[in-house]
Amino acid sequence: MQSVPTVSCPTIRCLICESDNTREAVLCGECSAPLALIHESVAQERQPRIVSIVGESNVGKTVYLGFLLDMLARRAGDFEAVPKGAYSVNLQQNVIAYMEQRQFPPKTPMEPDQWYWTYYQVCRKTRGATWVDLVMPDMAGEALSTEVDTPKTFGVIRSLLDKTEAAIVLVDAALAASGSPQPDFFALKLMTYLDDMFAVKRRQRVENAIAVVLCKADYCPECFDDPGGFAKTNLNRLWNICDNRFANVRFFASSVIGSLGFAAGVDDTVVPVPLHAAPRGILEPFEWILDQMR
Ligand SMILES: Nc1nc2c(ncn2[C@@H]2O[C@H](COP(=O)(O)OP(=O)(O)OP(=O)(O)O)[C@@H](O)[C@H]2O)c(=O)[nH]1
Ligand SMILES: [Mg+2]
Ligand SMILES: [Zn+2]
Repeated sequence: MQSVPTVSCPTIRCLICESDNTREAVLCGECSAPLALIHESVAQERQPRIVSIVGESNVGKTVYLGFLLDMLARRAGDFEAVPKGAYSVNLQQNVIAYMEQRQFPPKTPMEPDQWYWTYYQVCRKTRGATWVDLVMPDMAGEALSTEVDTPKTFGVIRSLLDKTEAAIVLVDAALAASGSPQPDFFALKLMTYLDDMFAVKRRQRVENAIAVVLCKADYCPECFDDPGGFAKTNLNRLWNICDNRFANVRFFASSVIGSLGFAAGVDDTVVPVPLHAAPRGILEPFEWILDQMR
C-alpha cells in the first residue's frame, strides 16, 4: 500500500492570541485576526511589533489611522513605508475614498472579523535606520469600551493589548473643550486598563511609550500650541494618571480637517461635511512612538 506523505506542521499559530488554526484558514477561529499576518512575518524573518490605536467610539481612530497610513505610503516626512498584503491598503483606501466624496467613513463594526488590519514595514530615510514591521489594527471603540468595563469579553483586544509595545491613545479634544467630562473619564478608565496590562511590577511606572493625541483640534486650535497644558486643564484626570503611572507619555494635537460644513441628516440630525482635508499633527505622534521603540 502506498504511504501518505505526512505534513510536518498542519497548523499555524495565530500571532495575536496564539491559538492553533488550520493552514487553509483565512481568519483566526479564536480572535478573527487575519492569519496573513503570520505568513508575512515568516516571510520577513522579523518579529512584527504591535502599535495599537485606542480610544472611544467616534473619537476619530479610523480617520486618524487612514490618514497616517496614507501619508506614510506617500512618503511624508522622512519615512519609507511598504504595506504588506493588499489587505493592509484597504483601510487607507476606504478613508480616502469617503473623504473625496466629502464624507467621513462609517463607524467601525463591533465584530472583530469586520475590522481592518494593517501590516506595514516602516523605515526612516536617515542612514543606518532599520526597518520595523508594524501591525496596526483599527478596532471598534464600542468593543474597546466593553472590554475595558468588563475585561475578557473581547479576547482579541486583550491579546492584542497584551502584545502591544506602544499605544496611540486618541482623546476627543473638541468634546473636552466644550466642558464634557466624558472624554476624561473614558481616558482614565482606558489608562487604568493599560496600566493593568502593561505594568511589570505594581510599584514601578509603565515604560511602554504612550502618545496621547488630542483629536479634532480644528475645533479648539489652542491645543496645537500646548497639548500638555490643554490636557492638564481640560483632561485633568487623564493627565494625573499619566503623571503617576506612566513613565513615557507625550501629548500631541491633531486634526484632519481644513474646513468643515454642516448638513441636515435624517431625523433632523446635523451631519458634519469635511469640505477639504488638511491633515495636521498626524505624523508627529507616530514619529515619536517609533523613536521610543528602537
Ligand atoms: N472636526 C473634526 N472631526 C473629526 C476629525 N476626525 C474625525 N472627526 C469626526 O469624528 C467622527 C468619527 O470618526 P471615526 O474615525 O469614524 O471614529 P472612530 O474612533 O473610528 O469610531 P468607532 O469606529 O465607532 O470606534 C467622524 O465621523 C467625524 O465626524 C477631525 O480631525 N476633525
Ligand atoms: Mg472606527
Ligand atoms: Zn487569534
